[in-house]
Amino acid sequence: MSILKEKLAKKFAEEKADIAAFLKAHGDKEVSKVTLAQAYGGLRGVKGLVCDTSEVPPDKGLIIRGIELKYLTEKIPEEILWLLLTGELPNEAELEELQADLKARENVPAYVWAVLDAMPADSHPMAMFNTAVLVMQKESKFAKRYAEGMPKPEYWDPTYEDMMDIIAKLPAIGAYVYRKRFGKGPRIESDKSMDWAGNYVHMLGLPDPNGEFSKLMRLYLTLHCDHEGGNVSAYTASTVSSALSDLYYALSAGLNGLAGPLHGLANQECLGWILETMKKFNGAPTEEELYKFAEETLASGKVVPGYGHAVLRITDPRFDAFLAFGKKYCSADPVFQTVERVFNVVPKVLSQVQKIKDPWPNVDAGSGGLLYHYGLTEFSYYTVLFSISRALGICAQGVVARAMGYPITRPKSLPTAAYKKLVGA
Ligand code: CMX
Repeated sequence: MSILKEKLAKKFAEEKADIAAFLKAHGDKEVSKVTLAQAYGGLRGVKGLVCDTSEVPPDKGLIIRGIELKYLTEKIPEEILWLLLTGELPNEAELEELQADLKARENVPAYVWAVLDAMPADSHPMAMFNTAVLVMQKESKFAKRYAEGMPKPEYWDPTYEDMMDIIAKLPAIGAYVYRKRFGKGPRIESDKSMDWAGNYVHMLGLPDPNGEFSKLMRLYLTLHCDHEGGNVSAYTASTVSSALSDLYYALSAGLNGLAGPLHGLANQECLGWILETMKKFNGAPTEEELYKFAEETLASGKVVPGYGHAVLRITDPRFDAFLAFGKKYCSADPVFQTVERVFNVVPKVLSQVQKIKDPWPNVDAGSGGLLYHYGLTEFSYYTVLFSISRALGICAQGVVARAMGYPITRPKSLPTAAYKKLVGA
């Protein structure tokens, strides 16, 4: 058994006992109230989900297992996966073993390439990526063991195996989607000597003469890894997984939610918005021009992508991390300069609109300009990058949920007439 799996077996047993005792002592205490406005408002702010991998306080942003994101920006995604699962960062030997385990699982079944090849040439990269995850469902070790009658305390074990199998394969799948969809030439074989993110850059086939693009990708794949349990992709995946659908089904479902413009697709829309301003004003626009353009966007009934958040009420620390990277490595790039200028202007514009609760940039506001700088200019692809990273958190949450034996999700809905009766309207 790997060091990680052994650690988890011990940790999960302790945590399960702890939660059982906690619930026995406090199970009947109230943790949240729900108003009618919240019931009709996407359940914003209602506490009723459990997620131990990460939390997002509105005034701090992402905290992974108790560590604020700003202390993790130098870590690589494999370390983050270990942290999400165990609550600790791995030592050198542990990290090496995890990386070797991922390498051993990275071969993608040939039928995945055939399925991607058969998709229409103008398919969205997210449809291709999510299809590839789903079509591998027949490889699920959880599904096989479940069909054989595996007892419930063992559920987490094959879920862990599915997680590792999936995560190991995502960089090759993501890279092929890029090369196939955008006519970049044949598939590039994996380089077994590289780390997970570095190998992904290698398989994408974009030039990276000084290693900066690989640095950006390690940061990118770290920053997007998890964002507690209630966002659309995580919540969808956890609901699907709660029906004991395996991680292939659950992850694919969650990522279909990430493909929405109010969630992960904002990533692509955001750069589109920046480039639109540059086209309109023939180069990097001034702050005055951007102010007007943002006002026009609002007036036309559209959202300014990359700004606002359902939970956050500050500048997203993930945006801060991208901004710091850009200032260090590409401060002269006009697209990056526009990203910076937009940051100076858009919060002022959005603050004027009373209904907007968070005028600050979220993660998507900063990443596109950097990807563009390094030659990844096909912005409909950007949500695939987000997906590869977010798979770490979604899968880790799935393993924890099966280890804790959480039941099938089933909140209660009522028709409007019943709510009217309930509140005496
Ligand atoms: N531009 C214009 N209007 C915005 C806005 C923005 N950036 N952010 C919020 N609003 C509007 C909402 O559309 C909503 O309007 P309606 O009541 O007319 O529908 C109103 O302000 C209130 O919204 P809110 O309570 O402040 O925010 P929500 O929790 O409803 O929505 C979010 C959050 C992210 C969907 C929203 O801020 C938004 O659409 N932002 C732009 C898209 C984006 O960047 N999404 C990525 C988020 C990160 C991620 O999940 O990946």
